[in-house]
Amino acid sequence: MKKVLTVSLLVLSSFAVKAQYASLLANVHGRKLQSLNGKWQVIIDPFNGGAGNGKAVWKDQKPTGKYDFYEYGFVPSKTLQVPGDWNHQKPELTYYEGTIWYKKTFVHKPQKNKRAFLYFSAVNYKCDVYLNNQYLGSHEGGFTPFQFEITGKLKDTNSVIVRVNNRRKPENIPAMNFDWWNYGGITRDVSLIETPVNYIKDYNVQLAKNSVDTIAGWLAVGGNNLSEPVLINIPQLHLNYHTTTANDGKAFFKIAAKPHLWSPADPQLYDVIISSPTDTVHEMIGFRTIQVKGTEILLNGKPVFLKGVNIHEEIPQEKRRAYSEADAEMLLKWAKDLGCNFVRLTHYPHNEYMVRLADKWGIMLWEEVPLWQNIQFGNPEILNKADTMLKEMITRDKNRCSIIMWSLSNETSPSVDRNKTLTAMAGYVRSLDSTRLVTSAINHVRYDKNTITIDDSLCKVLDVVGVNEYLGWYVPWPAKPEDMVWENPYNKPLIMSEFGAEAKYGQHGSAETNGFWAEERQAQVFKDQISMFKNIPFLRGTCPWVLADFRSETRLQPVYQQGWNRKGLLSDKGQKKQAWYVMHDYYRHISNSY
Ligand code: GCB
Repeated sequence: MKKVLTVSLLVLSSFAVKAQYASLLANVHGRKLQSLNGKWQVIIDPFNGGAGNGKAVWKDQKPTGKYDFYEYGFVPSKTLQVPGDWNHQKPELTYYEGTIWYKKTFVHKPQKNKRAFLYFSAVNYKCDVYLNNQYLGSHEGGFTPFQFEITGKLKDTNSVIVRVNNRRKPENIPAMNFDWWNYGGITRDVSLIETPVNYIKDYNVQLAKNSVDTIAGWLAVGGNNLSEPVLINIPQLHLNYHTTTANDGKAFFKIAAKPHLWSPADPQLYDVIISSPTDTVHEMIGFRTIQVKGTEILLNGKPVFLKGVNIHEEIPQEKRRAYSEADAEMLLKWAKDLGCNFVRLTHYPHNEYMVRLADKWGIMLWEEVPLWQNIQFGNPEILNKADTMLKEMITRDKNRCSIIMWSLSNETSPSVDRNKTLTAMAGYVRSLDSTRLVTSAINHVRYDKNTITIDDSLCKVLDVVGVNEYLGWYVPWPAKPEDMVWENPYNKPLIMSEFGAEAKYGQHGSAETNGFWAEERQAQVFKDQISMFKNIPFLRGTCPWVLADFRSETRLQPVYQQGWNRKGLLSDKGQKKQAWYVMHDYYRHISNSY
């Protein structure tokens, strides 16, 4: 009997922990927020010993009795900046994979009649969170937000302790090998958010699927009164829509409205105001439709060609993860200068500043979860983890009109387990958001002389097929680029989601040979690719790999790479390589439709 009770208590408590972060507040930027960014005290714990052998770092104990001592301690002189990866902050952490304990003390006057939430925009990769020495919960996944409700747990002075671990594991997403730096730490903003007791929890406001005259969606309130009168107000559209949430706190709506449609040429956003009797949230939202018809992609009903580029969330000049609005401005300005109307956010959800700025600047986005090669698809836990990542990504970004497609994965090898997992994920994405397109970057194609056939049954469950191909770099050209023929058995739009070659900025040499990292060779590969693209009738977008050189522990060439993947159109200092001008020219001369 005792055993049964223990088991059910365990089940209950792990459910409770999960439930605390499973639902997220929409639009944290539009809430009353106290930033917990800044210096956090740290303990570097390479062997993860701080939780065992009576150490319990999270208790943060100080000796009192004659025989007390603790073999750890936070001190004001040992700190790391949050947000920010730890790798770039101290030379000894450049390659670090292990545990670091973080501690932040903050003053907060707890308010009566308020709720409080501790919101982490991202921590890479796994973490356990403690508030005032009490365990709040854990989170896995380095690129999506999570929160804990801490109402009633705050004092005048508080301490948050977080154990962060970024060690690679075969069962992680991504798994053991990936071609970008494994930046660890509290990499994005940390916020304390206060809401009224009865509050607006989440909402989804966008055009109904394929409609230009109906705004549809739902909103959810939380708190003690779940059935509440609520108002959706868009002043510029003279729209005031009253409704009441049901006993589960949710209201669904369909409202006749004719907003001016958002597009890269005219990225109109509207101030949308959601209110309940006790809470009000503002958010700038744009309205557009996105659909697929045969091999066409239609934005607001019109065919569009996606002039894209791949971006990693990294500021190469400073060898660090990007995390701020200024960082987003720099990266997206580069994409704009290249002539892009589209960006593939590789290979994981980027910080929220990127997607909000893309809304404002009129850049369409592909957003992806980090299922990158070598995922343990046979492990039943993988689908749960992937679904949690999808849910957190879509919950955060579902009101961003810039996002036109969700991507499930990058370069996964076909197998029964892979197909089952990704098919289930595609179904899950559509159940969360039926208005956007679903894609994946595949690399399974069949070569037969000058013919390339897209050959991955995963395409059946996608709306748009992304293909990564490295003709001219990893794969020799089987025929002249202009003679290549592509076959698409799936009759769906194709985006060339990756293609490219390496060059070190300033390195010159033959345009015909790969081995010298010459700018001329990289430029030639892009010219050849463009010759091939001209003959692919169902090509609806291109994303060169990659905007800028990025750091990767796996790039060992001692002269040209030195820990960098050199496929950037820009160098690690932001200098334009010859290939930049090739892509720039291509984008200047092709039309925005096709
Ligand atoms: C790929 C991967 C990308 C790599 C790139 C490369 O196919 O999707 O993450 O960085 O190739 O440079 O090899």
